[in-house]
Amino acid sequence: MKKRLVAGLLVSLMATSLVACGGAADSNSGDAADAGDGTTTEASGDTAASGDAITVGFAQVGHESDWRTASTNSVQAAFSEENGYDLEFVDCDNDSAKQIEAVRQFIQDDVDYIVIDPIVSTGWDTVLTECEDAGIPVIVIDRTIDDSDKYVSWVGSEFMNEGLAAGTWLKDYAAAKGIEDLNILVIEGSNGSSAQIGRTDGFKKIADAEGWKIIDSQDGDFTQDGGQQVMESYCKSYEGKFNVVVCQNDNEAFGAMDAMKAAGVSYGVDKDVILISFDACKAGLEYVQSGDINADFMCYPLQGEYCAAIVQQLEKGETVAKQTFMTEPWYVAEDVLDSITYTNNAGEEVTEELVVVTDAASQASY
Ligand code: GYE
Repeated sequence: MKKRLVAGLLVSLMATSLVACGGAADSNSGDAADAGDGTTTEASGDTAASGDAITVGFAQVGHESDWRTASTNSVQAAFSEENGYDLEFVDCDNDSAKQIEAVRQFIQDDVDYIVIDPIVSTGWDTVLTECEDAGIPVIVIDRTIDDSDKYVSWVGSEFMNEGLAAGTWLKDYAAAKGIEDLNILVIEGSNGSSAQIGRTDGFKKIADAEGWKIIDSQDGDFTQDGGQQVMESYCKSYEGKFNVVVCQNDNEAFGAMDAMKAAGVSYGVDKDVILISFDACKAGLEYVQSGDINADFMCYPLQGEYCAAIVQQLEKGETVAKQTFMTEPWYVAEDVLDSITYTNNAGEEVTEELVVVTDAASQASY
């Protein structure tokens, strides 16, 4: 059994180790895990030595959520001019074809490194082979690429564990509150993204084991509008038939709350509907504090610093971790359960404390 550190603590540890190690990320600090499959890549040029800016192309998913804005800001801050970088940033507007095109443009521009947050998890091998042939190291952040391993390193979250944790929390919370029948509606994130796949599969695993009814599960595209539209249609189709809504990010939850309010459905602590969300951005935690969202499972977006540390390691010809996982606390509105225990995707039994939100402004990481 292992206890996780809260993200804030891990980040300060990381910051300390970044200073202590002169810019190289220590992927073994805190709870970050190294798959052990380290890769050494030669520096792609003499950029650092010559003092020239290091050129980085970043193909970002889009601008669909508060999480995404925080991610973009974090990468832009890490790869700033002051830090010695020249960043080509492309907002791919949730369009996979546009994202592949952006990567091809980075190859044309002969950047030193390419950073990709993959909109979907498949369809990558051809373009990653092109990056490899051009000798440009690729770093993947946030979402995973599942049909190719032609990248140097990945930094992100274990989405399956987020779904497993949400399901386990619901099981323990319903038991503690004496709620027997769970009739669940899910608003999924953008279909085909590893965030949607992991959160869906993790939650479903617990739902199947418990024999819960998932009445419906539709794509809300990780947006507030999407969440609202799906919830409006759920309220019409399943009036009076559901008591749990799982939104796969906070922005969808904001839209779902508007739709439920309009339909006269109450949600949150001791209301008609238990509302579960993911991300734990500041606005999300404010709703946890006010009791409108019952539980919010954090996904940590400030990955720019980790990514830049990997580039610095590669510049020095050092071995980098193939995988670095973020550490993320789970937030709740009430002091009903202290912790949850579940078997994670790596088959380990994990106990995690639950953090009651009493001051969203200071508890939020972004
Ligand atoms: O949860 C959502 C965003 O890929 C983890 O994408 C990310 C997800 C995040 O749009 O808000």
